Amino acid sequence: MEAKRIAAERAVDDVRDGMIVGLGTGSTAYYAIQRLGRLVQQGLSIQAIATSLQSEQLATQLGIPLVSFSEMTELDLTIDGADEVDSAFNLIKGGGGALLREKIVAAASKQLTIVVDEHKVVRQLGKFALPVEIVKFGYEATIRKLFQLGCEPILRARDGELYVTDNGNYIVDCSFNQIAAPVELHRELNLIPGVVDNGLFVGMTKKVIVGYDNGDVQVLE
Ligand code: ABF
Repeated sequence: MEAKRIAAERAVDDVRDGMIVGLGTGSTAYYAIQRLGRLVQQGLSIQAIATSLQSEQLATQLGIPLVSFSEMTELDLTIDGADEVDSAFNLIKGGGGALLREKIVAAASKQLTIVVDEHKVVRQLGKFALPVEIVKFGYEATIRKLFQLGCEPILRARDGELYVTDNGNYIVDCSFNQIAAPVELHRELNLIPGVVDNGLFVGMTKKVIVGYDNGDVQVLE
């Protein structure tokens, strides 16, 4: 937990007065939102867009002013976690189920800073099952198509119920084991009818902050 906190808090150093900030989701992004909340209470003037209902609720509790896409065109900086990061800064995201909003917010941001602990840094993506968000209609057919891409697809469930995203869709966790060509796989997945988006984030970040269990932090750019 300490490694996540150190990385997330460091990312907040880049936030300046007047910025529109994207708030990530998950236990690492949580620490960034907490620090932003403290800074807002001390007078920092920012506006924010959250990548999940959970982060939106946290921001509201902390008094961070929220805006919507109807009120702005571009975010200055988004700080978010990831499930895996490779050396080319390709990411797997979506373990927390918020990949679609995370990708929409990241794509509208001038800068995306990814905050992770050292255990998320990998040589090749794929050990972590890739989350794919699919619409409910025809989900059995969509899952068959995912299987044909060479993965083991598992429809996500929590507490005996199918997991439903903030957008009303299902998530399929696809175990590929190794993802040798993330760009191509990203394209293939999103061409399947029924797939809304997938958790591969390619070419979206230029800054990754890694927290270590021994308390060190490394900023990779
Ligand atoms: C979000 O939260 C994700 O895209 C990723 O799935 C997850 C990481 O979770 P945590 O920070 O709790 O390990 O950022």
